[in-house]
Amino acid sequence: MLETTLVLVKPDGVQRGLVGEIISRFEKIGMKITGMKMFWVDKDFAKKHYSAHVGKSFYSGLEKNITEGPVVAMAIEGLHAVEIVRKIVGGTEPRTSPPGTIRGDYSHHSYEYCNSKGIGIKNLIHASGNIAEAKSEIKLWFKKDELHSYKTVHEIHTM
Ligand code: IDP
Ligand code: MG
Repeated sequence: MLETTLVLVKPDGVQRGLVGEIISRFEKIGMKITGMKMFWVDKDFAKKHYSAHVGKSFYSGLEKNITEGPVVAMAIEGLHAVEIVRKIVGGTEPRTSPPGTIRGDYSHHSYEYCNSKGIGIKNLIHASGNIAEAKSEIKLWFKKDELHSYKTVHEIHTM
């Protein structure tokens, strides 16, 4: 039940100055940041991270988006972290993501528009889609010594 999931503030989120806003969503719900770094993804690394999408019609647009500036990568720990983080992030398409979700509040791209232009959807943030994906993505993005084990103030006060 205690899970660690990968969150990326993608280049469009960094460029729009939404890093602090996005991090605070996860802090406010009580999730613990156990790893964090800024990293500029190149084409080879993009293919590793998005291996499931290589060859799809939108892949070139997706690769262009994820390599156009640095990302902020985070390992986020919490009970049911994978599912809860995805709930806060919203659906892939910002247009249909409800208000209150990160994608619904701060972006408006649609599949229809992006696919007609052959571009990737700019939806600000990546979050692992399931537990297996979270495990492999954390391994891909973080070395062991970049992940930190510590107690939050709440954990310290209740022990
Ligand atoms: P997710 O980020 O919600 O998990 P995925 O299906 O894993 O969505 O796709 C990865 C990323 O690729 C999306 O966040 C989005 O930026 C982009 N993407 C996905 N499907 C499309 C599409 O049909 N057109 C354009 N871009 C897409
Ligand atoms: Mg995905």
